[in-house]
Amino acid sequence: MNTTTDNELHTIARQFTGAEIISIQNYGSGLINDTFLVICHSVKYPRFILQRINQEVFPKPEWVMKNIQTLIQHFQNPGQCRQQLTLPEIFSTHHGCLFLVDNQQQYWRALNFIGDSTTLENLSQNSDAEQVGSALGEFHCRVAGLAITKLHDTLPGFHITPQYLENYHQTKPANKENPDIKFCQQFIERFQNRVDVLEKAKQQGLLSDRVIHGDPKLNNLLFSKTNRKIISIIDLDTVKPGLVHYDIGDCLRSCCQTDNPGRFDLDICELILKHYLIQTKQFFTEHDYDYLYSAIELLPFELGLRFFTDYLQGNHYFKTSYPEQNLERACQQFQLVQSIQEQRPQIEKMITQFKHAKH
Ligand code: ADP
Ligand code: GN1
Ligand code: MG
Repeated sequence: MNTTTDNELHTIARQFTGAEIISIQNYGSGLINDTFLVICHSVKYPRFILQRINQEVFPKPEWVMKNIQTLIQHFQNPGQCRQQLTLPEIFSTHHGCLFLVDNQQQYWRALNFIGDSTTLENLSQNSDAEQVGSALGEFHCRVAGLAITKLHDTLPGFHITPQYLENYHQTKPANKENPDIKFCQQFIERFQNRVDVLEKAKQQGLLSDRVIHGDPKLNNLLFSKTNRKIISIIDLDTVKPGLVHYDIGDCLRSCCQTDNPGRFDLDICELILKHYLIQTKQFFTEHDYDYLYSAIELLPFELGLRFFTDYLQGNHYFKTSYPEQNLERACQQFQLVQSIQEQRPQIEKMITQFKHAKH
């Protein structure tokens, strides 16, 4: 990605505000976009988020912004669902555009800063887990009325695990002497015949696409600093058609690996699922329940596979601070899958109880 000087950053930020800019700092710990916090002399919006959209990941940034606009408009409809979440607002440029293209052909956007909020890196109390389940459930409930045909596919192949596996197989194998590499290679070999479980269910008509978030990991949920309730879900670049199972699996894998990395926390999983289903049980089908375990196991496997492949390919996709980081991240995800597999009977029992409570 090209670099942007401080002066250029100020010039770009000025396209989104008439206020005098006080400072611009790097912000957050996202692995995809470049995020900055802009502080300015404004009563209404003293802080806003400025982001350079990663075009290596999102080939059509204009589609990303159009989708977010469609979603924000849809959220304005009052509906039957819980309404605790607000979405960030998009700041238009002075020319009324949803994004700015700079002279290096990089795409920039600005969003209002959701004030009084914080992200958590892990869940330390039961009420946090309940909040996560309710927030994801509310999101799915509120987008249930948005037709998938209204959204662009901003990231083709996202969460299609068989495609990630194919990409892995096309990548040059690495030196097997490194024990972490060996562990990843053997793990993938053992798991690989199960990667199509969700896609097959979709082809068989058992599961179907709905509008999903795509990336509902813990630090994409903003907690209020005042009452510790989740007030917003951010990082809306991957809102597009997909299986809700991708979201549930992804949310659980990020929330249930707590103090002991590699261990999947069953109690947190139960609280999240319970509160998720309170919001969604009116449209959750029998088949949706039947594929929950598969999703819980598959999504961390998929992420491990993505991290490992990126490591083998030279770390071009996920941001890294050192060369082995994606390898370490991959090992962590595969350890989490192992822990999930060890607890499979308990997880399936829990899902069956939720299913029977509905029917
Ligand atoms: P990435 O795709 O790189 O993960 P995100 O959109 O998640 O980028 O933004 C990175 C981080 O910036 C988030 O984890 C969050 O801490 C912060 N952030 C992003 N948008 C907002 C917002 N509108 N209000 C407050 N914080 C935000
Ligand atoms: C990326 O953008 P960020 O950092 O919230 C990735 C997710 C991964 C996550 C792992 C578009 O999310 O799929 O689960 O890293 N987003 C994209 O931390 O690939
Ligand atoms: Mg993010």
